[in-house]
Amino acid sequence: MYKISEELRSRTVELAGIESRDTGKPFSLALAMDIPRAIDNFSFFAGAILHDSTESHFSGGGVFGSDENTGALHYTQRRPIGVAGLIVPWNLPLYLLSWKVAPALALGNTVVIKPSELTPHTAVELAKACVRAGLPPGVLNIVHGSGRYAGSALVAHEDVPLISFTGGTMTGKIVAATAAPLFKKVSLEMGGKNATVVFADSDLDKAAATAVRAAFTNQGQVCLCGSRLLVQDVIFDAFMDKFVALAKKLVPADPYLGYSTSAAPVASLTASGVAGPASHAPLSFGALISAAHREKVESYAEKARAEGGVFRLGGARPSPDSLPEAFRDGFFYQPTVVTGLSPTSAVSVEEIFGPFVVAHPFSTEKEALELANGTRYGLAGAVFTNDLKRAHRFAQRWETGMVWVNTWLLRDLRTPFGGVKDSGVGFEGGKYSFDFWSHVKNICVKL
Ligand code: TXE
Repeated sequence: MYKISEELRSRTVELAGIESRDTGKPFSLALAMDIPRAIDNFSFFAGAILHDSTESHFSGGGVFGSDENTGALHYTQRRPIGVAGLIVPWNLPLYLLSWKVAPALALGNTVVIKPSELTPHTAVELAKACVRAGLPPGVLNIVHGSGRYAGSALVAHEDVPLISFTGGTMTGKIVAATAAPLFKKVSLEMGGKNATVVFADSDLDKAAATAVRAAFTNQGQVCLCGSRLLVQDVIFDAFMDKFVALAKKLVPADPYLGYSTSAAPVASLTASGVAGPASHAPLSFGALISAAHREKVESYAEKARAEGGVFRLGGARPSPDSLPEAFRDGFFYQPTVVTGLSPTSAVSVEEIFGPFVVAHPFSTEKEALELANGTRYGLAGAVFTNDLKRAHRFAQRWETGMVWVNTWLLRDLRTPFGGVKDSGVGFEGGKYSFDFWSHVKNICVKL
């Protein structure tokens, strides 16, 4: 696995270019985030598995431990589960694929991967890296194809006892329904409608810069993106001015900008497993994944207009003249910020998964919490405040898998990743990945 990680590292720039071409995301983002994280996923789990330990228990006869001759030693082992089925989406293709493959292999499983039909390229490059690193044939397998055929066949296959899925909540429901009667072990990482909550006592400039990054990284196509902005009423107007001014700087452009085989090599983000896009990384703006996805985003803009939403920014495709000629048919959409909608409107609570932010004012902490918890989703959220007691209190009461305080997308690979409610079933990361990608066996030896 260290060799696989090194194979990927040696092709960082090329892989970032491939990911950019396949997804429409900025090359600079793939270079700063997607590929370094894929490299780290392999090196992290290669190291982490060496530090795993399992339990042993001694049970005595009679009074606990009193009679050595009637005691028993129990020891618990981790066992591989077998063939793992991995289904991955298009937004972070190699990043999310490696997040599943690395722990699956570390725990001794073999894998069958179904990449997104929209972004298959870096999965092929990963397979090449595995061959070069000497992974035995048959350990890592890729089946390309649509979700409807290749994906559902994998989920329904009786020789695949484990499914790890990342994708939309509707697809997750189908995966869960197919896997349940086959008693498969399942991890579902699905959608989100994450809130960024800004209290008046926070550092507004820093909060605005991070909130923009949270809203628009990868054109808003990250399950962790903060697409609902909840801002305390006394600073609402001032904060929105700052937020919109920063978001205005995100201009859709050639995603491949800056590509060069001599682009600065990216240092590993982590030796210790701490990873995440650097907060100072410049945000550039690419295209959406597909025509169909852009139409979905546009349909929400229509709904927002019909409900009287005020477009503070965007709400349309960029004019073709603003794009280089070769990109005029690209699936670009402007960063969009809407205010004036009810917090219960479909646009405010449904996942759009694009560069589309809805902002609402709140007056009290209680109201902010009700709004933050007011969707079917519960993946992540970020709260900005300089009141430490409030930060802890708010984080405790938030129905979500992950909370960031005064930051966003700061990840440590040792920590659990996952969601509650409609956002997910199961947690992965560090020892949580060990638990998911293995089953335990207890062996009892009568002494
Ligand atoms: O994802 P799908 P789509 C959300 C986002 C987006 C919506 C739909 O809101 O607009 O989901 O996106 C495979 N059995 N997210 O339709 O279909 C599919 O081939 C087995 C959030 O593009 O869920 C792909 O490999 N597999 C998200 C993977 O599932 C099936 C990332 C995801 O695709 C299948 C992406 C089936 N019946 C979208 N149908 C996140 N959580 O990050 C499809 N697939």
